[in-house]
Amino acid sequence: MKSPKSRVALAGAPLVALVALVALLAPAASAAESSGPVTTIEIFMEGKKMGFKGPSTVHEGEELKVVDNTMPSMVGPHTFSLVTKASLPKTAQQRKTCFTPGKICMGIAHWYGLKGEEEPKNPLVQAGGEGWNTMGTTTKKGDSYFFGKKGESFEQPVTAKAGTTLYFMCAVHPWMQGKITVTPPATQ
Ligand SMILES: [Cu+2]
Repeated sequence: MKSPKSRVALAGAPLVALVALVALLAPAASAAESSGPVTTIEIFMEGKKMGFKGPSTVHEGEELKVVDNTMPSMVGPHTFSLVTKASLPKTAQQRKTCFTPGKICMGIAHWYGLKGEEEPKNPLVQAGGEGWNTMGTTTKKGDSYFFGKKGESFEQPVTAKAGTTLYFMCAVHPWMQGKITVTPPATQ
């Protein structure tokens, strides 16, 4: 689509129709990005089981996409929030009290500037510069995206250095947790 001829070709009806068709078939795909490989983490629901599903590694510099395939009307919204390993709720008690002062779920709400269980105006918290690179704590912002709409997806590059393991969780459902290890940049 970025060939020198594209400006001229855009005047042609068939290409316009094709672009329209592609847009129709892939509403979640971003036209500006996704030129390279994309690693995808899915927020899934199977029966009563809900969680994150994705590969265990991603290349440094690669696009990491998170897509919500659950029904917000049934299970509520989700967040994909990078948190330090130590911040992950580990016990049933920790998960139960996650949305209380000093705990990580409320901490993530604070990253958004929220006081309680409200929906953020801006779904993205961008800590530590562009891309997925910063795991937060109850007192320090990490990267996070809030999924409030059905079928919503978000992607940005992994800017954490190779060798890092990124831990993540959902602030709404604290048992939803996962990790992905960053490997050296893919060679062309
Ligand atoms: Cu969730």
